[in-house]
Amino acid sequence: MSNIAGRVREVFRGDQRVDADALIARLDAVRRFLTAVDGLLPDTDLVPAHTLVERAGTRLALSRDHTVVALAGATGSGKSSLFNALAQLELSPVGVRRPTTGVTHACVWGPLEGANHLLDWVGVLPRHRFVRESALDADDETALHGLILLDLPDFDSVQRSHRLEVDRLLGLVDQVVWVVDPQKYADRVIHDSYLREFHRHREVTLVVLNQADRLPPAEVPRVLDDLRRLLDTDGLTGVPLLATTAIDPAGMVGLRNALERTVAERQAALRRLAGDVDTVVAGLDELVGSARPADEPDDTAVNGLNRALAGAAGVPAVTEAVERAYRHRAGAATGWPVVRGWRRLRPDPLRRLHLPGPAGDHADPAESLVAATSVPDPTAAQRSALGLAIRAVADRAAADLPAAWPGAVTSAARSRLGDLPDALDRTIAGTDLGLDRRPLWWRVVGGVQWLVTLAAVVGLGWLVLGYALRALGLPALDNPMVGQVPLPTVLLLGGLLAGLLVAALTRPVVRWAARRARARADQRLTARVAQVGDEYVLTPVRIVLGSYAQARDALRDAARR
Ligand SMILES: Nc1nc2c(ncn2[C@@H]2O[C@H](COP(=O)(O)OP(=O)(O)O)[C@@H](O)[C@H]2O)c(=O)[nH]1
Ligand SMILES: [Mg+2]
Repeated sequence: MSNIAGRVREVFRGDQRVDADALIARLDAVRRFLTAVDGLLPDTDLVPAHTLVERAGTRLALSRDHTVVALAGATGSGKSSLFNALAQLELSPVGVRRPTTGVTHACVWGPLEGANHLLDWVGVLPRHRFVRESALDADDETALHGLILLDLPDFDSVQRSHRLEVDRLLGLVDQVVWVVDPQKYADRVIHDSYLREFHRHREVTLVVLNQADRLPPAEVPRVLDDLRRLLDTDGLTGVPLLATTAIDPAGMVGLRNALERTVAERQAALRRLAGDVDTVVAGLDELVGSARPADEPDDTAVNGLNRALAGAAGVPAVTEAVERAYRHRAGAATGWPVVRGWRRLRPDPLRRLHLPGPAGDHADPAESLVAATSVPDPTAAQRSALGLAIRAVADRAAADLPAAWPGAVTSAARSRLGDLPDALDRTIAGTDLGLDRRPLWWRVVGGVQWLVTLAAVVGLGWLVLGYALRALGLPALDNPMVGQVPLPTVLLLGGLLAGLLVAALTRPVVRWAARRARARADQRLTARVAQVGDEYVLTPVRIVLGSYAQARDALRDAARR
């Protein structure tokens, strides 16, 4: 498992500043990641990233001069009391008549204008918004100008709607002050369900042990130590921890100072979002690996694919027909003229497959447009071999990819499977099989055959004429002699023998040339079929591999603080 996020995960940055532009660049990287994996990875895995992009975009567009701080904690810990004490107003009902704080109250220090949009987005109703500046002692409060303090409902409320409201708000606010009291500070719920979840938001987390006045003064440090130990276990090492007493202004000084610092820095919103990016990146980490996979499908698998495609496309049947067609056509062109006509009666093996017949023999132009050959359909074995070869290409391509990806690669490899048979058939029909031109030597041999046959015919005619004249008692022809044999006999027998001899000598040459024609056709067909495989199988795979590489780069950029 890779650990891009691991590098950023466990470093506590304390008061390190977050640069707004760098944060925006990281958010853009998350957006790029989402674009790259769109449609390839399950949407459920991507919900947090989509939520982040949406929320962060809105938060950054709203007032950055305001800092939204939430008081969160269990029932009776003193959130409302702290809220009122800080605001120095009786705004949020203190829990004498609990449960009372099912709604969130907000107090704004400074002008309400910019804050209102922010509070609309956070979802605090206008009637629950208060302005601290309306109080007369405004000057004391300038250090808190820009603070929007929220008194959240109790997260352990019996009412589910209150708990949901707390969860919703904790996802939006810039900083959280967790309020615990001496009785319940070790409660499992707050640690397991909340504090632990915030370990990537340590920079915007503050914990207060309220109602410190209820402990004997000597006990306070011991309880704080105990709480610190629990926070360490929660992964919240280093977060500020304070003791407060809501009913005594002196017991509020530490918290007030901490809030003043937060407001002055104007960093909480950026830090919170940076923590959100860390969380999202860590969640996405297992979707991309660290090793860069090859951009190209593996050669061995591609060769296997090409073989399977050639089989499914009927290349062996076609090349065999090419060899036979060559022999057929060469025989017709060079054979002994006496039996040539008989050869022509037999159908051309290529025409039978509806592939181009002898030169100039494209009978019906419409036929070649439709381009449906009669090459036999792939057998079940060939189809399954093709399926396996496609799978092998996908498996090899996805071998180094994390678990979420092989499915996407396989789907891509198979995405155009339905179009393959037609594409293969069209390709076979459109491939020049190399039989269009009649070789010169066919014509030479054919011419020789005609000549010797002509000689035999002349000899025969001469002999027949001689016999006829003799039978009719007419004066015989004066036959020239070749040695001891009369010329007509030489012509007839010599012509016949020469014809047979030429035919016999030509046959092995034709066979050899036919095998070469077959090899040539095989090469051409295989190359064309490989092009189809490239377009219909490999290209979709390459696109997914490209998306993976983009997603991986984007996530690395998003992880970079
Ligand atoms: N002694 C003491 N009592 C407190 C303190 N803070 C809150 N209380 C009391 O604790 C009870 C619950 O407080 P409240 O603010 O309603 O808690 P919330 O449920 O977290 O909003 C109330 O009776 C408060 O008066 C404190 O610091 N010291
Ligand atoms: Mg309350």
